[in-house]
Amino acid sequence: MYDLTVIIPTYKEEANIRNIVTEVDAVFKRNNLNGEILVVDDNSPDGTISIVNEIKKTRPNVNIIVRLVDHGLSQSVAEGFVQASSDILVVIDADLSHPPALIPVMYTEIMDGNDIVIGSRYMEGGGIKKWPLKRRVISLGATFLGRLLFPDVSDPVSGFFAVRKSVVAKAALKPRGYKILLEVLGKGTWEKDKEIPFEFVDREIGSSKLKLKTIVEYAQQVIDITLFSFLHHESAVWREWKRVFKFGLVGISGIVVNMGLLWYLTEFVGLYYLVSSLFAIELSILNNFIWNDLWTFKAGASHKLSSRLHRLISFHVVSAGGLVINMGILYLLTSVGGVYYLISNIIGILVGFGWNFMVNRRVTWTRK
Ligand SMILES: Nc1nc2c(ncn2[C@@H]2O[C@H](COP(=O)(O)OP(=O)(O)OP(=O)(O)O)[C@@H](O)[C@H]2O)c(=O)[nH]1
Ligand SMILES: [Mg+2]
Repeated sequence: MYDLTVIIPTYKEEANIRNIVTEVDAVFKRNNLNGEILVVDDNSPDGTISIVNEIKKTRPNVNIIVRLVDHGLSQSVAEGFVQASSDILVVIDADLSHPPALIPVMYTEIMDGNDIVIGSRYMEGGGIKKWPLKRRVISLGATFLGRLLFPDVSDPVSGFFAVRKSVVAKAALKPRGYKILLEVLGKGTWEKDKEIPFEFVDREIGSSKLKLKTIVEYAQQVIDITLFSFLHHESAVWREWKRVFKFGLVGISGIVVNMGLLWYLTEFVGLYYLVSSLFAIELSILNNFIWNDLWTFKAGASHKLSSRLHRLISFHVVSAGGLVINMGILYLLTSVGGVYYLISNIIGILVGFGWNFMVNRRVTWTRK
């Protein structure tokens, strides 16, 4: 039994395969790891398969699966998950875009209790070298969509990651396209993840396989994972929906506080209604903050007074932004667009809510 299995999906990588295999194997040796290398090839018409077969003769820990049907990167990785003969799986590209030196770090993080360890290009310390603007824009778009599902993950579409086998063993993966990590995050069974930064280096040799179809498949995958989460309440995406739902309930409670105070202060305390409204708004923001801090985001919130204060200020600033968005939309739709003002307001509230949730989720109650 091996300590870990490094899965290398390949298609026409004859120029790279020897380098990546020997480099990964050298990393194993340097770190005293008993590692398996599993190349999953889609029946490449070039020399990839014969080179691996030749390497196998001197390195018994190297294996290859040659797939004849259902070609695709994600499908290949998923097949690697099944065929791997260890409990810790690492996925790495063949074209030396990902640094094999990080494999032992990922391994250690999994041994320390993380279920998924992601090599991130988009966190501090990470980066991308030599990418044309078009690739950067596409990748950022894909990353943004992925972060809607997994707000804590900076690089949910990375091709370089490690995962405990139990995460994917029972997962109903529907792998297609390029983004197998998103599928694992969406359908795997996991609690703890960790990201480590790395610098992505664009391939020097061989050809890229990114096509328009890739983008369409990706959008389908995001929808599929969203639908999956509605039926599987143990999934990570559902955990996020629960937060959205709680945040919404808290928002409704804030409206009740706001209306009640506005009425009470105006009718019984005798304040001018706009003055009452100031108190009502501030107290409803405080109400919302307390519930969100103790209930909606309880897991991510530190109990230190200073960080609670920090979150309170942040929540105020974000809420003020939400108010401006709400009123801006109300004004634009009604005064410029001629929409009935109550309809405009509903749209304004929804957009403001989206802003409040997403920004507070990432800024006020951020994990990092
Ligand atoms: N088995 C299999 N592997 C694939 C397939 N497509 C790509 N790969 C491999 O998956 C890894 C990532 O593919 P790349 O073509 O490098 O994708 P990329 O990094 O997004 O784009 P470039 O580096 O610019 O080419 C490489 O190791 C490829 O050989 C496929 O259809 N089947
Ligand atoms: Mg590549």
